Amino acid sequence: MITVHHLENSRSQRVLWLLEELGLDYEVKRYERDPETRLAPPALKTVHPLGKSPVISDDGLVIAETGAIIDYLVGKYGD
Ligand SMILES: N[C@@H](CCC(=O)N[C@@H](CS)C(=O)NCC(=O)O)C(=O)O
Repeated sequence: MITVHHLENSRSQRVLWLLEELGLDYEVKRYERDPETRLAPPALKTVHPLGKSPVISDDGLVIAETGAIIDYLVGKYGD
């Protein structure tokens, strides 16, 4: 199962769009920004050391960076 670590109001929305376009099953783990700093919560650093969104995990593989995620998803699941 693909998991998208999704930070509110962030570019991880692009990954959700792609997953919908590819018709894939996935789960979303939502993270909220700090209301004052607007930064991601520390919990995202437990997923990937960058602590930024988007990050996905798939079959134990954790991938950060929007471009790398898109490249991975299209390469593995695209037609
Ligand atoms: N180059 C990265 C940038 C990731 C990034 O900066 N994400 C922002 C959201 S659009 C973020 O996590 N901001 C919260 C923070 O920096 O704490 C990518 O394209 O995925």
